Amino acid sequence: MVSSSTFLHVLSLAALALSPLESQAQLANTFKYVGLSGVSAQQLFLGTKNKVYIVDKTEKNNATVNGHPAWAVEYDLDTNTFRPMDVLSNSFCAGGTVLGNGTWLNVGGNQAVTTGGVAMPSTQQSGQSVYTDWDGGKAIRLLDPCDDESCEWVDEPAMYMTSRRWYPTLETLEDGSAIIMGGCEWGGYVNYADNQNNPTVEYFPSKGTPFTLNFLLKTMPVNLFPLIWLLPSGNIFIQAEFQAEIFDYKNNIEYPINDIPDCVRVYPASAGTAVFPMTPENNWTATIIFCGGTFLQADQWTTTWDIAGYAANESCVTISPDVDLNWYHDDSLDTGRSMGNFINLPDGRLFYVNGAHLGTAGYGTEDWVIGQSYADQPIYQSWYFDPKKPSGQRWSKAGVSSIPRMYHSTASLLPDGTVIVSGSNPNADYVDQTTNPDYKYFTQYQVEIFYPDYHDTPKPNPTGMPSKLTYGGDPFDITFTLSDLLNNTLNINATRAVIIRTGFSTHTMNMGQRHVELQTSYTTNDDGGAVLHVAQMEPNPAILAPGPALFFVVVNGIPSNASWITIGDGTVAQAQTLKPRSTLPQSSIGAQFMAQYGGGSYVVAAQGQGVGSGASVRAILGVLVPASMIITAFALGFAL
Ligand SMILES: [Cu+2]
Repeated sequence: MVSSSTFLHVLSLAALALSPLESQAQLANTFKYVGLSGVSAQQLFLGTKNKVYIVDKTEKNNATVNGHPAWAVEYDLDTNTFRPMDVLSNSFCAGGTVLGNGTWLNVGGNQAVTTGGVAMPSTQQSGQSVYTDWDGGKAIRLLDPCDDESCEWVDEPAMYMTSRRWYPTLETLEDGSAIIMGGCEWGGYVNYADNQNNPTVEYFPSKGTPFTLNFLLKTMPVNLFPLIWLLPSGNIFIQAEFQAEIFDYKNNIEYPINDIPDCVRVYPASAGTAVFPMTPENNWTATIIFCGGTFLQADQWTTTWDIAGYAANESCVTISPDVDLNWYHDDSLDTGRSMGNFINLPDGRLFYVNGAHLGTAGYGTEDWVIGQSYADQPIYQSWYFDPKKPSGQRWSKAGVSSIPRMYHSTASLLPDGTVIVSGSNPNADYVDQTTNPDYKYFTQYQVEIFYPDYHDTPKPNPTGMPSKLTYGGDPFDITFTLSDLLNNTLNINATRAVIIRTGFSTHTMNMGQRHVELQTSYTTNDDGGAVLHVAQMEPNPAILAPGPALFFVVVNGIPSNASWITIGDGTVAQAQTLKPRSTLPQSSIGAQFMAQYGGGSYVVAAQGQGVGSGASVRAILGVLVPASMIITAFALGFAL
């Protein structure tokens, strides 16, 4: 039992915690230019808490390395400076992902090229170009990110694939290996059937000879960068052209499903795609959203007409392939958009940024191009999409950028909950205002940070943030002070434990991006703080494959800074250790806090296990508390 003097003491602590809040610049909902990338950010990923890795195609970039133009850099988030990195081969439109041990893969590309993106002769594919690049068609490039500027890409022809892949997609699997899917041999706007489709799948590390996927034969010509996601069932969902299927990759069985409605979503139509947060409330079900794209039939993907004047589509659709094979319409975009990019935010919303209203991905020399761009009318307005809002209310405006970000743009969530946005280069080689003053769309090096609307609120900074998570096993505790709980102890009931894998961003996709919420319960402390008890990952690596990720706590919609975590055993191509599902202590709210809501001295407990944190107080109030207290709780703004 807590005395009233203790309760007053708690109140005075609350008053103290309210006063010296950290003041931050008012940046919410704005984009801020922070630095230059040195090479154009065609591919981008967060490699450590402070380092973003950028990979471009071979071109005449400003940054140089070892006496030639660079096409990769490490970008430091503290200093906003870049370190050029040497990549041997042409990484043009490569795919990528991260393995279970934290090594990043960058796979595929184009032949060696010279000025203007022109391919070198087949006999001069090993450094003879002025750019010194090698043929990257079969390349597998490896990087172990670092904070001490010692790491370099390993681009070693002896490790290459046996077939050429330009525009392949990668996804990390349950054992920490990667599946590498599709692509073509020699490039082009779409995939052409003249013996250059690569309709095969292989793995890294290799599991043998690549095998043909029927889906990649029947989705020609619009199947480059196929859209793929590992599902919690352990199957892979694949979408390209208008078609879709479930691929049981362990038994190599393909199950076609209904066509996607309204338009083509895959590159170069380039819808924005993402998986909604996978949470205890939805039993970690993967629901995938596709927004925007281009309505063209298979025979219309030619470059003989004015693609750059053709409006993109505004439709959004979702599917939850493990539980329902139907497609559903979701709230549409305000206007048609190609090349919009979805970023999972820690608070459960999606951020939608970049792209254009007219045209598609790609560039060329046709008489209708804008400079060289196949797109026009860049869209500067970014949006939030909240899957929890009622239908019709899910979109709301975010910030407005001043920089056109169209073909070859990228974006990624950062550990402080902001979003890095860079790239855009619808050109065969580097183009700037000096060299091409009549162009509309130049090679962009500007790096921007977008500050979501939660940014200006002081962040929770609890103790006990993890650095490692296992599949099942003992839960762990995170301790919040009253000020971490935004000066309301009962915000512990609106506190979520969130993992985000930020993914490999390229061509409007963030390959491997996921938002997974862990199960939690809590105990309030007499001092006004509280302890969040957090379950380990569900013992199912198909919900989130092993490897590095960000871990946030989100208090009533305000994210902490992330801790850097490793999920699983830190191994590749090995079954992960699975432990029994975490058993959480029951939630309990101390008597003094309950007293605030009804005058009585209740000691209550939630039915912790099997109930997500958002449902806990509802369970408490519904089961143990008089109805009058529920009404009071509503009035006080409980998250019920
Ligand atoms: Cu590309």
